[in-house]
Amino acid sequence: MLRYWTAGESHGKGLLALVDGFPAGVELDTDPIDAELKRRQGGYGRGGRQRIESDHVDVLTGIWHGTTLGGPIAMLVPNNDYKMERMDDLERPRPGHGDLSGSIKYLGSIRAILERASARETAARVAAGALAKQLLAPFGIVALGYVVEVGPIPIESKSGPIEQMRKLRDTSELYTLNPDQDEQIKAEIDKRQKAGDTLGGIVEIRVEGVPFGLGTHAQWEEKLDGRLAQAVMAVQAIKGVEIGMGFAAARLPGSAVHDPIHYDASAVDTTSLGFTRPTNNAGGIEAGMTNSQPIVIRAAKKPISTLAKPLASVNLKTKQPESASYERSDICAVAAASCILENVVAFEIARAMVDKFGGDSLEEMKARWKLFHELARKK
Ligand code: EPS
Repeated sequence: MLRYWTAGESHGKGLLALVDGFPAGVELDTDPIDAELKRRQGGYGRGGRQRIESDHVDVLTGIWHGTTLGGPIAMLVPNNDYKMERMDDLERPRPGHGDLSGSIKYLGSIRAILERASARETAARVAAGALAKQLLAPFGIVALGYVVEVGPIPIESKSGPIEQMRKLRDTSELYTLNPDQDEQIKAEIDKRQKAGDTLGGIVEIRVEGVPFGLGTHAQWEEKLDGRLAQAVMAVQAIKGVEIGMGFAAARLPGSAVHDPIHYDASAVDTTSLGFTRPTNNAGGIEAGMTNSQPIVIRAAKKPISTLAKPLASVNLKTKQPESASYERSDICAVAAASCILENVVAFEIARAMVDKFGGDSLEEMKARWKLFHELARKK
């Protein structure tokens, strides 16, 4: 089974990703991992921390001569801003953060909670996801995350082939598919910053090149939509997840929701096996399994909880009403969220690939991928 854990604190020595069950025989390139870490640090509206850090990965275990061994892969993202031992505690919990619940749950300090709850931990998740993409690439599976709404502003996303969409996104300071709206969004973020406030937004992730049959209908915890929802929802500040048409499907009759099935013999050699769908309202997943259409997921990110103009709180020592504490933070991190979600989704797809096609070596996976498609075409 392919899985990963993370360890580390925001102002500790660094963040660790421990990836277990990664197949042998994948030539590992750290440049694309570092590029994703850099992208995670970007996006208009980030705070001062990103000027201190220049995130990169140090692969500690699991490779030999640049190739994965099949053993656990430990990756370290060091923190330049290591100062945890010298940092004071907070006394006034910030609404929206884990400060109050965590310090009560662990009978401890707010600092002990915020150091681990901080979204800086997502650097380790991005490292794991960017590694997983190197397992997806040989199969032609690609993931792309982009911002579709920032606060009250919807983006008029441009569409096209996925690599063209990626190029467009990479020219936008907000990681959207319409860089022409950057100035409008930046003005909105500036406005909120001046008011001591923050902004959230909505992110979409698209995965193309997936075969039939990742995930399963047979057991609840292995359904791919469930696993994706957990991976996405478990990212800091995410409050909602939709797959395909999502919530909108509940308001329409079945005839306007479900994607008709057609057959085109000329496409039999593709991963669709010739089955075409004029629409993709299911977002590529039916009954917990991929149907070879692109996977489409949307996630709602709440605004950053640390406010320069703090909300009402209570001093935990005196129990008297006081404004919440303020710590350096971001104004808007929706662009970063699109990068994080692209990578956590890629990891879940890689995990489902290992489940279906076997995880000992890339070579075996490729052989089983080929065999599966041959058998499915004959059926
Ligand atoms: C973050 C690093 C953090 C915050 C941010 C995310 O660094 P610092 O606390 O030193 O400023 O900027 O964390 C949050 C917004 C949060 O709510 O936890 C990062 O690297 O992504």
